[in-house]
Amino acid sequence: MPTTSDDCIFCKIVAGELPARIVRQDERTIAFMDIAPATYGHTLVIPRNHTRDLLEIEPEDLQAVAVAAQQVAARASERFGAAGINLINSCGSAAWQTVFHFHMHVIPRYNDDPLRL
Ligand code: DGP
Repeated sequence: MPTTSDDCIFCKIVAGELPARIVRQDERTIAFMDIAPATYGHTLVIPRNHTRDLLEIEPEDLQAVAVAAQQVAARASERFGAAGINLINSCGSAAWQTVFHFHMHVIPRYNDDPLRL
């Protein structure tokens, strides 16, 4: 059973209590489409275990998230024709983290897309 936090929206997605478009899952991670995509195919990869941020995540979960993010990125390249990928993690409110359950953004990039990071 994953560790959870009662007031965490991503824990609710892990538990199936909140709908999400899940695109990949394994024993340690879930990947689902971002509700406010920065570009077409913007996906979040999270550990099933509730972990606040980069400074708290267990190495095993971080490794599993990285491997999952690589696979999500490869699929975005193949299926959506992405020309590039941004992998982004925000750690702490000063770095614009808004959901305090560790997540990696996988943001497909397209030639001449308007996103400026
Ligand atoms: P960050 O600002 O780095 O903490 O990113 C949080 C992301 O989570 C943001 O891009 C929007 C996304 N998000 C917030 N709430 C939900 C939700 O309920 N469902 C989904 N799929 N994404 C969410």
